[in-house]
Formats: sequence, structure tokens, C-alpha cells
Amino acid sequence: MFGILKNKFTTFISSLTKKKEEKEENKSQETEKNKEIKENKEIKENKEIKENKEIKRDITVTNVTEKKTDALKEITENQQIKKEGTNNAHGVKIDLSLMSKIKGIFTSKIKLTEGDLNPAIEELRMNLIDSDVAYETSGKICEKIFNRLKDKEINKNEIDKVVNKEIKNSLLEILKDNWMEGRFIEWVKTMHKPVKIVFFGINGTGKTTTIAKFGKFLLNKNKSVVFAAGDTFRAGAIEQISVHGQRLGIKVIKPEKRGTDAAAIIYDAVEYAKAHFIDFVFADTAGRMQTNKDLMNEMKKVVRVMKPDLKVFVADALTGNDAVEQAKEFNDAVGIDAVIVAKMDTAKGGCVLSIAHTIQKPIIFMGIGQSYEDIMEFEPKWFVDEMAG
Ligand SMILES: Nc1nc2c(ncn2[C@@H]2O[C@H](COP(=O)(O)OP(=O)(O)OP(=O)(O)O)[C@@H](O)[C@H]2O)c(=O)[nH]1
Ligand SMILES: [Mg+2]
Repeated sequence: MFGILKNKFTTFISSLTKKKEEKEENKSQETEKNKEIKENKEIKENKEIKENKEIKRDITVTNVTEKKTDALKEITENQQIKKEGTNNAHGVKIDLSLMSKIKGIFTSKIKLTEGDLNPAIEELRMNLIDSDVAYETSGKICEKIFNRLKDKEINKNEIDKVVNKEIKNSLLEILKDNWMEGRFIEWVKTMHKPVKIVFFGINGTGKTTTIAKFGKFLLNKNKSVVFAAGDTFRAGAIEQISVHGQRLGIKVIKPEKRGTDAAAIIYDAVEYAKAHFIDFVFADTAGRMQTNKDLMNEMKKVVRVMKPDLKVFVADALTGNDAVEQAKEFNDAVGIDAVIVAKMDTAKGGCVLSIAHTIQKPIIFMGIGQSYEDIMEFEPKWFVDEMAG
């Protein structure tokens, strides 16, 4: 799962590692160059000395004045001193400083500078947007990664490990509001029965299917559930949830006909659960566009009447950034408590980060297919490991 997004993080890590390797290679080339310069200098100086010596010999042979000979001797000696001095004062010194540089760069710690990070971070940001992570969320993730890595001292051989760890920490921070992290059942234990959960979302996101899967998940944990057929708007919706109920052995409270007040049906389901000591009431609702005023008002009425313990927004992972905008609108209208992201099996996964970051609400479950078993509790750590593992 999330192969595409994972690749983006892997590309980011290897681009940083590669960059540092290139830098090291450049340094090493620089060292070679310095060595060459030094050698050339030495050759030149040796040649000069030799030439001076020859001049000296010629002068002796041609019997020039003693003074001139002395002067030339002096020049020769000066050249010799100069040469030795260069070797001692610069040659060795250069070697030593190079050694320490080499030591710093090649064998111990390196620092990822702003210059190293900026191009890689920018590329990662574009790649995240490409993987359905919202613009602002991508920016936030990159900012976190940048701040964690900038000027951090890292063992040269551990760049990929450290970068990977900081990516994960940054993603976990984005998901930190996940108060139910793998603890839905524990949370439920603290609630009065029946636990009332209503599911909202736009058309076709997977609400009814999610209700069926979630119901089955709880049956497997020996909990009892009743469904309320609160989608009285769409033709076939009552039939759809009734079929799920039949297959799963879950009671469905439904209206006689289409168009009945959804809040009334849901209210009946809650009363039924109370009377029969049922653990959970799951209320299905009609899919609605956030622009449809009547249906948005109906949703508010359902909330007033049912007084749900949990208002769940069902997001369709395939709709990417649209899901984020919708989550925001539904949250503004009724105050969403938690999110279930359906169709994660077919999506890039980025919208999970965007929704969590944008509405700061926990993602509690993910839909990962069309069969009853295809639901899993959302655990940030698992998700982050899948993404950047
Ligand atoms: N691949 C995949 N398909 C899913 C998942 N969840 C739901 N679906 C499919 O999405 C389609 C719509 O699902 P529904 O449950 O009817 O969606 P809804 O939100 O209730 O739709 P409306 O009632 O029309 O608003 C169906 O074909 C489901 O099988 C999932 O996790 N993965
Ligand atoms: Mg439905």
C-alpha cells in the first residue's frame, strides 16, 4: 500500500545521501588538485635551484669576481631556505589541515546545510502534492523535516537512517491528534451503552459499506449492533443497508417508505438499542454535497435528535484534495469527531495526512477493499512505517 508516496520519501532520502557523496567526491578531487599544485610548485622550485646552481658553477668556471660568486651563493642559499620553509610551513600544514578536513568529512560527522536541504526539500514538496497531499500540508511536512535536519550532525554512514527517522517523526507530528490510535475498543469501554455513532459524507464515499464492515468488526469482538437506515433520500438506500443487515445478522430499523424523516428513524433505532441492551447504534445517512442547504440542515437535525457519541466523516481517499475540503465543510457544519478514510486500497494515501492536518481530527479506521473484512483500525505508527518505512 502507498507505494507511490513511499517512493517519494525514498527519492528524497537518496537525493540527500547522493548530494553528500557528491560533495565528498568534490572534496576528494579538491585534495587531489591541491596535491598537484603542491607538486608542481616543488618541481618549479627545484628547477630554479638547479638552474641557479648551474649559473654558480658557470660563474666559477669563468672566474668572475669573488663578490659576484658570493652574491650568487647567497641567492642559491636563500632559494634553498625558501624551499625548505615552504615545505615546512605550508606543505605539512596543508597536509594536516587536509587530514583534519578529510577526517571530518569522511570518517565522522557531517552536517546537512540549508544548501544541501533546499533543493531536495523542494522536490519532496512537489512530490507530496503529486501524491494527493494538500498544498498546505505538504508545506508543513517539509518545514518540519527541514527544521529537524538543518545543521544536524550526522554520522556519515547514517544519513539515510537519520533522514528516514526525521521524516517519520514529522509525519507522526502531523497525525498526533489521533487520540483513538488503536484504542477504539478501549474508548468504547468508557462509554454508556448504547454507543451512538452517525456517519456523514458526500455521495458514494463508502458510508453504507463502511457501516457494514464496522458492524462486522464489532460482531467479531462480541459486541451487538443495530443499524438505522437514515438514508431515506436515495432510492435503493434502505434496501442496500437491509441486505447488509440480513447478511450479517444485524437488526436494521428502517422506514416504510422513502422520504420519511431521517432523524425520526435514527431516534427509533436508539430506543430499540436501549430496550434490547444493544452495544452500538450505527446511523446511516444520505450522501450530501456540502452545497446542498436542505440536506446539510437535515444533518444538523439528526445530530440534535440522536445526540451521537461520535460523528464520523467518511472520506473517499480517491477524491484526494476534495476530501479535505469536504471534511472541512462538514466539520464546520456539525463538528466532526473522527474520520474513516474509505478506499485506501485504491488511493495514494496522501489525503490521510491532509485531513488529519487540516481538521485536526483523528482518523480511526481505514477501508481497504469491498468485502466485510476490509477494514482496519488506523494506527499512525503503522501508517508512517508504511509510507516511509
Ligand atoms: N475499493 C474499495 N471500494 C469501496 C470501499 N468502501 C466502499 N467501496 C465501494 O464504494 C462504492 C460506494 O459505497 P457506498 O457504501 O454505497 O457509499 P455511500 O457513501 O453509502 O454512497 P451514498 O449512499 O450514495 O452516498 C461501492 O461500490 C462500495 O463497494 C473500500 O474501502 N475500498
Ligand atoms: Mg449509502
